[in-house]
Amino acid sequence: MEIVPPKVMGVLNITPDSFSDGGFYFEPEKAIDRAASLIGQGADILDIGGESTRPGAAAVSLEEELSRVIPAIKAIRSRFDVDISIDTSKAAVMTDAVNAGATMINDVYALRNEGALSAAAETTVPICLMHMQGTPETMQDAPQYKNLFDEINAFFRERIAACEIAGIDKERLILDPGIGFGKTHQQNVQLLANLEQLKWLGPQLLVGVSRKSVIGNIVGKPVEERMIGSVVAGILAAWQGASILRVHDVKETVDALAVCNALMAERR
Ligand code: 8Y4
Repeated sequence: MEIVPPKVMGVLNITPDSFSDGGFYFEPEKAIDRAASLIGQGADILDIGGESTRPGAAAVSLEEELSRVIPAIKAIRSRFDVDISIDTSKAAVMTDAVNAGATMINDVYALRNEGALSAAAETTVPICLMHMQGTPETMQDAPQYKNLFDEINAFFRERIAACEIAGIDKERLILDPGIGFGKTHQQNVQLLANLEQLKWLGPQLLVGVSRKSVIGNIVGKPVEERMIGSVVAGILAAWQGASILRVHDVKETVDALAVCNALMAERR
């Protein structure tokens, strides 16, 4: 079997409350600068989002979201040869983003919103289906599972079936356990420690753990001091077979992945 090294997806938020990189990337020029930086650091994919999916974040109108992400996608695509993932749950944003040059769809609602399945089916790009219990407003109030892995696997099975009925080839799908999206701290750790239990369904895995509370809880540090903890968690995910790491700290993750890949290539 050929070894495919995991890819690094750099986060590029285009929201006024873009917390984690301390910036406001409204204008395409700012998005271009941030894109150039992420690409220079070695990002394979840029995850462009115009709607904050943080717990408790306010919703964004379709017009507002489009006005944030579409100019940024066009501007980045015209300058750089990089994969662009559109982080959205809205069907119209998926359609326009792919037409503007996005090469992947990243939907934290896993195509459950109105029209999203058919919008995604109309494209040919890979699609990340993320697991989330509840909605961002309330998901962290009281996450509850009878069996965490059974329920997440059942969710993925249902979404894969819905995609296939909508005409989306299973080969296009990427699955994501949705770290921090309706899970307790312990459940987040259990997921990160047992990724192989999500792999038997077939599709490749994407993991996003960068700077999240699960890291903060373990290292006991605020968001701006979670880089090393995040890199280690990402590398342990890669070691367990994750194919894409969604990260803020691209340069550090790329170096750590190089070490991981070198050891992985000599496994027997
Ligand atoms: C600090 C930094 C605290 C970041 C919280 C956060 C994922 C995702 C997000 C993920 C996929 C976030 C859009 C949440 N997380 N997409 N998006 N997987 N596929 N929170 O894990 O970064 S946003």
